[in-house]
Amino acid sequence: MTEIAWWKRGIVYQIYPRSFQDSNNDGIGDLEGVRQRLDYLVWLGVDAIWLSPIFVSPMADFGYDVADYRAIDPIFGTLEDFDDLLADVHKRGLKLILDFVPNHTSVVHPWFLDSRASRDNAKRDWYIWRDPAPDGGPPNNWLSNFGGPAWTLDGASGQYYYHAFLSQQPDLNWRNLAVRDAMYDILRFWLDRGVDGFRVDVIWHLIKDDAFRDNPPNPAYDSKQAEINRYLQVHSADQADVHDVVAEMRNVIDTYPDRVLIGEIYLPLERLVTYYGNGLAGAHLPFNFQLIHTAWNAREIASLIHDYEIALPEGGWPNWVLGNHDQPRIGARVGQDQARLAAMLLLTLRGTPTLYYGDEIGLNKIEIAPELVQDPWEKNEPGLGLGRDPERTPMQWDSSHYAGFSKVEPWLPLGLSSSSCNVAALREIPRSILNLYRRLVDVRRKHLALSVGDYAQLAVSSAQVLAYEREFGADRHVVVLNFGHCDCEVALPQTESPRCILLSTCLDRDGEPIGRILKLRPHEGVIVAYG
Ligand code: TEU
Ligand code: CA
Repeated sequence: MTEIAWWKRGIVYQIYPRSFQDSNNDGIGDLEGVRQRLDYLVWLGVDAIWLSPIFVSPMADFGYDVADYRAIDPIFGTLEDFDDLLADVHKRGLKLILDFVPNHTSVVHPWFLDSRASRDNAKRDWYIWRDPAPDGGPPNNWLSNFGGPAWTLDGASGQYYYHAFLSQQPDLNWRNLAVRDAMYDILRFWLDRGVDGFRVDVIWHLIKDDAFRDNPPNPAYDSKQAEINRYLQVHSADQADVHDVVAEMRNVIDTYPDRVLIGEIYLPLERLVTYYGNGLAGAHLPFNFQLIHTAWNAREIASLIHDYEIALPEGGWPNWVLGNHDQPRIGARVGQDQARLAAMLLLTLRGTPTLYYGDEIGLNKIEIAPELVQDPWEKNEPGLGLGRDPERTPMQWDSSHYAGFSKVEPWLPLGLSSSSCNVAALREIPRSILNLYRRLVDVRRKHLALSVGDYAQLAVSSAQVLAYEREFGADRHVVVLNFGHCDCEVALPQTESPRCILLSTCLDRDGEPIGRILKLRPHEGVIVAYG
């Protein structure tokens, strides 16, 4: 059997470093904290860690505004701490993926300080500067993803600079080849240190229309949505030329053995899959966020899996995501019963799953009082429910005062239930969601059918049930998921071989023999093993 790449077989676990473990009691998570919790990740059974940005930053967007790509922000530690962490990660057989933020820098990055110093500075063209419109206003109608215009006037030079996000996050000009070289050198800097790959922030944004045409209005916009939706992002992102840049990044990655390139892309399916690149020379894994936006029912999810499988280019490897640091948690979206079903879905689909820290202990809806709001997007567009703080709260490790995250008040509040909803407590409860996640990870590792096997949807009579088969060589499993609130019965395909339950989301049916008819309780999912 040919070797299957780790990023195909494995499970990625996303850590938001501010919120995982605080080792020096300043209320903010750090690299030494992550290092201290590696044994937990080994116990859970994941393969790779993706760390949200840890680089020097004024933290206007909590690290997605980088001021020095080659240094660790003192809040998180030092380069030495990073090297120690990486060594310990590798010692445990895990991989480490960094978050690369190439679309924009911080407004205090030395490149931008130079660029804004004068119109004839050598770095002027490293960013996107345009003259005002004839009326003195912004050069076009492009909006910031965080609300308001995407252009900020620099009084001294009389030109506007473009920022797809905060005004403290000026966009780099990726049409400038010197910018590309500088950024690829940064990739090499971290690859040389031994990192196993990158998740690339807003990769579909890197190239903009070179004529800077206005975006067309979005007929479906209403004022309860984020302002960015006022226009369709036709000219400000997802331009044909971006694929050259992605291929160049991939080239850099490919000069090192066994590294992975993951792209953050919020686009409809048919656009998303273009990021695999011509001849698969693009991203290994263009992040698939479809499960975040699809209505949570069996029919919609069945058709989305089908559509995704069809849309994938030949040889393109699938991947699935339930949540991240920008999205309401799965537990908050679908409730705690369905969150268990979601876990089984994520960990039995074909393709690489990414788990978001805290989902495995069932973190769900956490209200952030107005005076505690941190997220700049919530501050810019308050009251629309856009704030991302609720999914960024500290990991809950034990029942101590600050849940074992810190000894002082954390930067964001804990969930109300931290005395019971924590790793130490849930480990001791045999049927907890945490133990469900661990079992799912374990069976996925043991049965290649569940990770890399073929996927085939099964026709079932109940509209509330999603059923599919996973097959790899002689290894065959059927997954049956009840999205409904009622009991149901499902007829399984005819077979000669005996079958039994490998795992139920209720964790109480291991080894139960199954005849033709499988009975499921409300919200229950099961993996049935054949033979
Ligand atoms: O997110 C990009 C992005 O498009 C999100 O802002 C998304 O639009 C939003 O969360 C709703 O879906 C990336 C990072 O993940 C995010 O944390 C950063 O704020 C942003 O880029 C800017 O770097
Ligand atoms: Ca700290």
